[in-house]
Amino acid sequence: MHTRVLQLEQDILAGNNHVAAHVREHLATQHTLALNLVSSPGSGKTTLLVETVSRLKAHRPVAVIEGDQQTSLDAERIRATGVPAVQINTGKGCHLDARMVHEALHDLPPLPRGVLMIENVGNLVCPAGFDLGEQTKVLVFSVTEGEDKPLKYPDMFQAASLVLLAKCDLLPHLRFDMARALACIRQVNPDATIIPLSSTTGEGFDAWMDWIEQQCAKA
Ligand SMILES: Nc1nc2c(ncn2[C@@H]2O[C@H](COP(=O)(O)OP(=O)(O)OP(=O)(O)O)[C@@H](O)[C@H]2O)c(=O)[nH]1
Ligand SMILES: [Mg+2]
Repeated sequence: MHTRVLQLEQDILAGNNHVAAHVREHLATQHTLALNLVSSPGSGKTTLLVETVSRLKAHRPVAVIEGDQQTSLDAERIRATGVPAVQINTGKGCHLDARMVHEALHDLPPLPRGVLMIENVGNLVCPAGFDLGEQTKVLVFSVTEGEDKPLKYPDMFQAASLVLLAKCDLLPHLRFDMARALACIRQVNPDATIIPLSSTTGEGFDAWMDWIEQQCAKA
């Protein structure tokens, strides 16, 4: 029984990796940067994306794929900025997979030398194992979540190359030990880039936008 479950998991991941490779090749032909935003629910992904695409759209083609279990609320928030967005509802599913992204791309314009932002379902476990064809995963870690989350959910923190420490405007009101949070991230992922920011005040956005430009140069 255990062997059969393992085999099934391996088959699902192999099938997903195959489609993800196809998505990655397709995006590379257009030099499109794809970022997979992952986090726990409510960490501030959509708010961050609204602010980010509003800045980006002036000088790069940009689009968003939104993943949620239900509703099209997040896609509507993105479309209000004038940026195209496709909503995927995963129903009982707890993460996006590469086939969903592949289908959503058919409903978006090509983004030559542009940026495709993918907001994954809020969940610090399941999305870690699923490649969507992105260049890299970006983990949004809000300061309201507690310093220890990297230690409790190490797979996700290891899978991301950038950690955005979000909602920093709230720090004066919280008991959040920044030094300990940074040490916890470093403990599980010593190579991660870490940028503290706030979508409310705009603090840290220059560093975040610079990081996106550096990734675009590699795409
Ligand atoms: N103070 C403060 N609040 C924020 C910030 N960013 C987001 N929020 C608030 O956090 C809550 C959740 O924000 P969302 O952007 O919807 O979070 P999300 O990660 O997209 O949520 P899900 O898609 O449901 O997982 C909202 O009430 C936002 O107004 C921030 O930088 N500072
Ligand atoms: Mg959201």
